[in-house]
Amino acid sequence: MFVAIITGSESDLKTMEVTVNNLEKFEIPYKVSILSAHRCTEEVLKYIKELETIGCEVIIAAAGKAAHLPGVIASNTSIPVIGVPIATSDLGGMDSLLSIVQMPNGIPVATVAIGTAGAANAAILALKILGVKYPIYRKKAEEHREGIKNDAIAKNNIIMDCGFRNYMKKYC
Ligand code: RP5
Repeated sequence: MFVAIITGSESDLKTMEVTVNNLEKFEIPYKVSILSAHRCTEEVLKYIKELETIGCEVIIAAAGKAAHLPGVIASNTSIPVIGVPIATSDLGGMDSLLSIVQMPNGIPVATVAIGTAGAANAAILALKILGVKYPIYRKKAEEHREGIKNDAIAKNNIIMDCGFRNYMKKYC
């Protein structure tokens, strides 16, 4: 079992490093490839078919600008596809977001936020999808949520205790 990360370009890899970091933290096996829907369409389609036979259970597809890669992948497989809109210099990633999220009825792409927040969340969403089948990943997803909650509560306790100015000096 593994998660496939597919990026449209080498230039997307930096954003996707946080996805890889999270997958490694959750101990989810992964493979990364660079395959562009418009530069090498046939290779994309060939790889998707291969993924169906070698144990891939979630695909995370990242692309920027007219970002058709996640939709093209989703239209060629029943493996769930998470789309990560890459931030862009011209339109800030709104181009990528709308290209990925606005799939017509019938071919869904689970779209996350633009940029690194979305890239991080893509791994957490993959964790939750895998958690439906694998108790170990369900447990890790629960621990992850618990950790976020405890972190938020701890920060509130500290600021309540030491006050705004001291908190800013020490933590911000
Ligand atoms: C998309 O075009 C890629 O996903 C990338 O985000 C964007 C720009 O690609 P490069 O020109 O940097 O290769 O296909």
